[in-house]
Amino acid sequence: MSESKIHEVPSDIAARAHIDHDQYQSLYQRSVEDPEGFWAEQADRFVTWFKKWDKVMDYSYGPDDVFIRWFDGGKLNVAYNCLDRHLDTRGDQIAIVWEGDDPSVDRSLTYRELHAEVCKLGNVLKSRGVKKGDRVCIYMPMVPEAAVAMLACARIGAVHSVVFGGFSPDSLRDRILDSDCRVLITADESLRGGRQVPLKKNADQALAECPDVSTCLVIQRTGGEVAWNGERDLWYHEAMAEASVDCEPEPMDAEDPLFILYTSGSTGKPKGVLHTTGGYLVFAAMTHLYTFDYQDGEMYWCTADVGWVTGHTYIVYGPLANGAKTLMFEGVPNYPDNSRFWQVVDKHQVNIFYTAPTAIRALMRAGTDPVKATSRSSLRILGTVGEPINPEAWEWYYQVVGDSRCPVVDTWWQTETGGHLITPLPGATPLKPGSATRPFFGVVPALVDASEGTLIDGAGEGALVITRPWPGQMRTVHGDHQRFIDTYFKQYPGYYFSGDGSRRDADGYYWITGRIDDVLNVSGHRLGTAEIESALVLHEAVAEAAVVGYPHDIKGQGIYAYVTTMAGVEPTDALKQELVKLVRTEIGPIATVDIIQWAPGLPKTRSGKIMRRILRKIAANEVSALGDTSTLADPTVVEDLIDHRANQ
Ligand code: 6R9
Repeated sequence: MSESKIHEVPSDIAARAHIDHDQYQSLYQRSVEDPEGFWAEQADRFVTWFKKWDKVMDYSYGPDDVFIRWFDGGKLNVAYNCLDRHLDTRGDQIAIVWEGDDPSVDRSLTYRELHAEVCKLGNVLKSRGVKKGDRVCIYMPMVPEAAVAMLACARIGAVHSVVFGGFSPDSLRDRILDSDCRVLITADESLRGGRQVPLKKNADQALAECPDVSTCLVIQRTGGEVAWNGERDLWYHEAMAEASVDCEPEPMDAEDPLFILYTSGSTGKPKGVLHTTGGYLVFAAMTHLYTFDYQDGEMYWCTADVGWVTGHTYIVYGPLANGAKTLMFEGVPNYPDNSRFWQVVDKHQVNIFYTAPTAIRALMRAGTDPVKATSRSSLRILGTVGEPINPEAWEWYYQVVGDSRCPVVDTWWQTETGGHLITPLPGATPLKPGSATRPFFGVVPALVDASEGTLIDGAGEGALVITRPWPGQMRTVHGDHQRFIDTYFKQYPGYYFSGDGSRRDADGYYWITGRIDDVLNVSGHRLGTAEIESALVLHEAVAEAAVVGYPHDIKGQGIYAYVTTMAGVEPTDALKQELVKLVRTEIGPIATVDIIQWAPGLPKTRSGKIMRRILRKIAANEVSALGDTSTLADPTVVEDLIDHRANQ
């Protein structure tokens, strides 16, 4: 709302910022009036090209074909841009600071050291038959080798598919098979909050059903026991010890794939979001520099996991392309205690700190003491990502963590967008707590009235679409271009549909309201309701299941499952526990069902469609405002669910 509190840009921040208020205005205008000229300049500034492009941009947003091409004809290498080109000027400067799960364990790598590791791993991969265009799966803890693995792929032109280390063996298997990876890079175990996760064991289970994976490269992280398949498995440290440090970067076309990253949608299995080389790198580097106002020599820390897009763009590619110092954290916010984030900030003198609202809310619960026990005087900029941040959490972050000194950049974007689309710039944008504020350069968002399909002018609320491409936009769903078209370009023809709803106030500020499709956002992690339902119905006692989200104090959304059992099956607490366990095993611990309500029947339309709108209301305990129920086939079903709702 425009009448909400405004935090003006602090004058010290504005004075030295890359972009101040006037520059934002004029540059934004230029970026939408002359996109080709604007993006050519940015591509020149942020990336070193082996060969310049022939055409800046070419695209169609449908209705028939959808294609998006940036910097066509250009040649470059991402690892060269993140490493080699910095060696003369900052070879001995730190590239990655690694903070282990255990506070006494840390390590850092200079650009020169990182370069050498990446070259060696590039050669190891080549020696195992990996060629340009081949897919490599990375299932790793948060250790520098995860970044080394990504960059080694980029160096030799292989396409990486990073799978979050918290995913189950089945999820890993599905992702390996979908993108036909032939090599897997993993570790013996990962370590988080003092607990081991058996990555190699999970990998073994997954690989039992992936006969085409011929190499499993294993990093020794904990030294824990692992099973060994002599034909397939290879210790990372042994292979690296013999590898040469000479590995020429492969010249890639701007539109050659860089990576695939799986993300949940409203239907079916997770889809492989495909990003390409040139446009993605330009956008990653530029957004990292401007959104965080990164200044040379600063220490930058993004707390995400490299298994998510935030880790790809804002731990690895953006910061390293800019020659920044990027901190990688293996642990969790509350181990050994709730002060850990701020202890790490002091220990490594972090200037820019980027985390998720769910972490802020959890720490807020622990009170101000763990924060105030630390100095945090190095902090200059704070950021959030992953879900809408409620104004209370925003203010706590701003006042308690940042001592009312540091601008908070609330960055709205998605796996599909590659980088920030709507975000404040610290030196340019007055802040309104809870608003992601204004579009980044070259980004033209719009709101569509969901029922009319027409664009909304001025202030209003609707479906958030983007009306033209930006360089970091995904290019396709790996192996299923039609799904790409159907998911993002069918609902509102001519536009990219984000799946989110948003409000726009009279100042043109965007207030993201959350997903308006069947995607849940649990602690900043995306989960499709369809995925969870498919897992539930695998159980022989389950006839039908419908999953919705409900407001959760810390996670943002919790998972609420309505389950109909098979005739004659008695619904018991033991069965509930089995079902919770089943979903965790099928998908991973991030998919922990919070509430199960037994449903003798589900509310359906006469044509048999489940009316999720009603289920969401019951789960949120908003039963006095169910809306139109006239299309229900059997209204008594709803009354029964209300009487037995589990979240009162
Ligand atoms: C980067 C990332 C994308 C979904 C997105 C939206 C939600 C992300 C947000 C936000 C409100 C923000 N989201 N950032 N909502 N304000 N600043 O999170 O990618 O995992 O693909 O999730 O997350 O709902 O559509 P991804």
